[in-house]
Amino acid sequence: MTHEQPPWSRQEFEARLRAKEKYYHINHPYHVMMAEGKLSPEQIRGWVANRFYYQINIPRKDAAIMANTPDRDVRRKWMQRILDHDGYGDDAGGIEAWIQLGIACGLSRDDLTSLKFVLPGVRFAVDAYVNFARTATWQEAACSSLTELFAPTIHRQRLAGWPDFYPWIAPEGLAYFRKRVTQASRDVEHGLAITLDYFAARAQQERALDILQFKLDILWTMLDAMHTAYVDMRPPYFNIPE
Ligand code: AHQ
Repeated sequence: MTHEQPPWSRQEFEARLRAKEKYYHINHPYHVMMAEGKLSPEQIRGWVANRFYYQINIPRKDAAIMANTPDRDVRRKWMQRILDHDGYGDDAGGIEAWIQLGIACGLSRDDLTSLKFVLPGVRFAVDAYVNFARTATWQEAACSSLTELFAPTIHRQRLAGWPDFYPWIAPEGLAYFRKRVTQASRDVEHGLAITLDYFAARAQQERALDILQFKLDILWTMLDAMHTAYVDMRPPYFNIPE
């Protein structure tokens, strides 16, 4: 008879979720170089073009969660995430704002929407996230969005640093980061409440930490692929003669 450990208090559980911040991709060497102004225009453009694949898949991920959620009140709130990205009424939404970021960085709309620059490692990581949201319980998928506990800091860091470090980027391109500071904070309030309420037993709380680590791994792996391609200059098949 295994003696199950008692669950952590709500405060302890939240503290353990937040303690995973050290694994957030703000600490990835690619992002550290970005924050220190050390990325070249090509490395910035590579990041914007690859992250576009993540951005266009967020509403599909959230729609998968909606499809798995029987709770009307949860859906009424979760719906906002889809509208934030796809746009609503006069608001063109975050995906369009990301395209504007790309154009501000010297990419064309087609450079982004064609997905021609998306690296295999980025594609696999993003697809793993969407597939998780489709197959996991809606509560587990909601928990996986909690990397946004740490997102306001990363968006504020870009807003503070890019104008000085990357003056060649048209300032209007940063509008996406500005919107996410408040949208991420609002999203996280809802995602955290779902997580703290649902994952009640100790084993479930441990599972929640593993889910958050899985999503941190997704964000980290995306930057690993970009670092290999654009910093180490070893893109896929770089050593294979044409
Ligand atoms: O722009 C981002 C975004 O819209 C989302 C949605 C959320 C989710 O549902 O997983 N996560 C997320 C994130 C966005 N931007 C990332 C960045 O570094 O610009 C951070 C990322 C996240 O923290 O998960």
